[in-house]
Amino acid sequence: MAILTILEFPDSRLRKVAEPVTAIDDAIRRLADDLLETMYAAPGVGLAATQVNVHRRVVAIDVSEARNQPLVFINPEIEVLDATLCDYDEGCLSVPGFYEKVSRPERIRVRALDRDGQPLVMEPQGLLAVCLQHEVDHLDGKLFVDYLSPLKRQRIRQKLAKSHRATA
Ligand code: QAP
Ligand code: CO
Repeated sequence: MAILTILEFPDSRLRKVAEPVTAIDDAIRRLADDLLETMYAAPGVGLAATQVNVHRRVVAIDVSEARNQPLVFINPEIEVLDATLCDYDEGCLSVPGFYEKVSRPERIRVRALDRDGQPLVMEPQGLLAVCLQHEVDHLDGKLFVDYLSPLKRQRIRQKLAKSHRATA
């Protein structure tokens, strides 16, 4: 397993749309394990392959308190069950140091394959529902800052660009 480098906003590679996984082989299982290890090390609750510059539809999540419930979603598809929105203060390992309120559907169903290639269907709520939508957005080249006002997004972009210059 390996800890991978996480791309940071406004890196243009975060805008690439990830390709579906066609076969769950050793390379995909290794990617899933590396995503989990990188997420736990960060530490974070979710990480999408896009964030480590691998443009395949794979997501790792663990929203458990004890950090012992790793979830892997391959080719996840989200269906909105109810248009009612819910606000959550979101952050992102690719936007370090910033948390902002984002509104998303509260009730969703996700269909995916798990790490073993078995079909999985869940109707998550709360943080897991928020996190899944956030991570599937990454696979489509979308970031939580895209839901903010242009002014807020620009401020975050400038502050991160400045910190990237300082550590370059
Ligand atoms: C997505 O994000 C998420 O700014 C996962 O300095 C987050 O794990 C979905 C993190 C919140 C829903 C709610 C962020 C770590 C971790 C930071 C993360 C930071 C260090 C973010
Ligand atoms: Co994120």
